[in-house]
Formats: sequence, C-alpha cells, structure tokens
Amino acid sequence: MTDELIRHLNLSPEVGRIASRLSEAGERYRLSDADALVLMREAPIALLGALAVARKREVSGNEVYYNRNIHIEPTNICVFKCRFCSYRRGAGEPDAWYHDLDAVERLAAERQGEPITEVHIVGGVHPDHDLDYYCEMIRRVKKALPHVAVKAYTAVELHYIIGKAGLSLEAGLRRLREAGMEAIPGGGAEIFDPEIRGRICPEKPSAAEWLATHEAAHRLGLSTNCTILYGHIERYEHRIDHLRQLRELQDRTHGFDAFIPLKYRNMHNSMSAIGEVSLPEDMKMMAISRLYLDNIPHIKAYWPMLGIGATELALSFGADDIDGTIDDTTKIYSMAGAEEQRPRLTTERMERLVRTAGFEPIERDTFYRPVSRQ
Ligand code: V47
Ligand code: SF4
Repeated sequence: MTDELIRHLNLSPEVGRIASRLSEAGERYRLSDADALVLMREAPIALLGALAVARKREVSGNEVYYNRNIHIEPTNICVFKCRFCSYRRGAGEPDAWYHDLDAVERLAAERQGEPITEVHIVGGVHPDHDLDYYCEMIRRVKKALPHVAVKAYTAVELHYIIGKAGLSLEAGLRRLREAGMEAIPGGGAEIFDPEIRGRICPEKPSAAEWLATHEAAHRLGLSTNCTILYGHIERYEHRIDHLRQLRELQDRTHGFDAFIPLKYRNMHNSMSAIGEVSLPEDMKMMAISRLYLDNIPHIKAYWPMLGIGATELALSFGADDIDGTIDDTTKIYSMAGAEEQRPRLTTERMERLVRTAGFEPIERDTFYRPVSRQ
C-alpha cells in the first residue's frame, strides 16, 4: 500500500504506523496483540480490506479455493448444553434425530457416483457411544465412498470419546486414523477465555483440552482446522487472546490448514436476546484473522453461516477459501437463523462468485491440493 493511500484514509498515527509496517516490502511484520487491538478499534474497514488482500495474495496469489463436499450429522443429541447452540436436543425431545450406523452408511452410499472429495462428519456428543462405534462409522463411510477424505469429529467429540475409552489423546486419534479419519474440523473452539467460555458453554472441554487435542492430531500428521465463535458477549481482547493461542500452537506444530471465523447467529437458542454483529464487523474479523494469523495459510469464509453475499465480500477482506458445495446436508446454521435455510451451491455458482470478486476459483481437496477434472 502506498503512503499516499494511507494519507488519504486519514489514519490515526498509531494505525498509520501499523499499516506502514504491514505494507513495507521485505521482512514480514508480525502483528502484536496491542497492534491487533488498535486495528480492531480504530482502523477503517477499507484499510483492513486492502491490507488483508495484500497478505492473502502473498500467501495464495490470485487463487480462491472451494471443494465438493457433503456433511453427515449423525445426531443432534448432545450431553452438553452450550447456550449458543440452536441445534442440540436431549434424547426423546421433539426434533431430536439420530442416524444409526446403517443409516449413516446409507447416507454415504446415496452419494456414490457423485464427484465429492470430502465427507465432513460432525454432530452432538451422544451419551451412549464408544470409540469403536466412531471408528466403525468412519469405516462404513469409507466403504461406501472409498475415494473421499473423511474429515471427522470436533475436538469436543474427540476429547469426550477418547476420554471415555481411557486412552491418551494420541492413542485414541491413532485408532480413528487407522479406521480412515484423515482430518479434523475446527469446531468446538468457541472462545478460549475461561470467563467467557464458562458463561456460554460451561460444560465443554476447556481451551487447554481443545488445544491439546489438536496438538496431538498435529503430532500424528493429521490436518486440522480451527475456529472462533465471535460476536456474542466477548470483547475484542478475548478475540485476540483466542487468535494468539492458535498462533502459538501453530508456531510449534504447523498443523492447522485453515482458520474459520464463525459469526454467532442468534435464533432459537438461550442467548437469543443478544443481537448479531453487523456485516462490517464480520469483514473486520475476517481481515484481522488474515493479518494476525500469519502462520495459518487459509482463511475460510464459510458461506452457510455468512450467507452468499457476505462470502463474496469476504474475499475482499483476506479470505481465500469458501468451503464446499455441501448440498443441503448441514443444519447447524439453518437452525440458528442463517439466511441459507437449505445450504446448496453448485460449483458453477461458486466459481462465478469467486470470479466476480476478482479471483481465480480452484477446486481443492481436503488437503488443499488442486483437483483436476478431465
Ligand atoms: O463449534 C454452533 C458453531 C461450530 C452456533 O473445519 C454456531 O472446515 C454460530 O466448526 N451461531 C461447528 N455458530 C461448525 C464448525 C465448522 C463449520 C464448517 C467448516 C468447518 C471446518 C468447521 O458451529 C461449533 C460452534 O462454534 N455454532 N451454534 C450459532 N448459534
Ligand atoms: Fe453439543 Fe456442539 Fe451444540 Fe455444544 S455446540 S451443545 S457440544 S452440539
């Protein structure tokens, strides 16, 4: 960014200093927590977009990734009661669902012959199942769809089922990997600050337990993602503290592929009285994520949560991934009030969205390798 542009934006001296450091050629400037807080509080959104896209281009050039995937949500019955969750039910409650192993296998088998490359499995933490059950679920999905990568179970589910089996995290993850699990999604991180975490999801594994689960996965060479749930009762300081803990783990392991900022959606849950944050606030979060997490290659704008228009805009704020076709197979966000009530995007529509934003769409697999189709 030129000094002239920085002058036109009429920045405070502090924001001007940080913007100049970030846009200087040569050695990359790592944002401190204090810098990130100043940018969150004071930087004009146009500046954040320009800085974040410049950084995105350094990392992934003109490319923006999408994949062809489906979600399988085996159950919404959950032992936990996170206050922001619109999706969980107790066993026997209206709207509770449970697909047994045969049903999960059928859901996968229905997709035979389709060009999907990933099955994302995530659900409530069901009280009745053991590690063998989760391994068998993965084996059944792989039996039906041998060519897909199974990205399965959040750290919250993993921590619970491996703990119940009395195994170390590494030993439990090894068993799941032997069954065919190749990657771990980023859910369950929410917000790491213990006070805020205690108010929105008091029963969930702690930040240290979430991080330890991902660290163990990284030691085994499994690809994992990470998330934040923002826009509820947390302050900017809590968001930055969360990003810092992810950046520190990534410095040690380099195991995270992607970070996904998840906006709190407020319908039908016990925090519904809290409003949702604005679109500029979402874009600010996207840009700061790209700038602060200088060691995580991909920043994902998850369209079922953001909506399609905001996803296109997010590409001008540093995102380089829009996730997948999904094909109406997730309910987490539709039940929480997201615009996309039946999330489904064709690859043509995804490619158009990326091109409209000025980038080159690339179909990727779970590990960000380009997929070539003849
Ligand atoms: O951990 C639940 C979030 C997450 C609400 O790794 C809510 O590629 C907003 O992590 N408002 C699960 N968010 C989903 C998830 C995910 C999604 C897509 C891709 C990947 C990936 C991971 O959903 C939970 C929680 O943070 N969530 N309820 C809500 N009312
Ligand atoms: Fe259960 Fe996950 Fe909902 Fe929490 S967010 S209640 S762990 S399904």
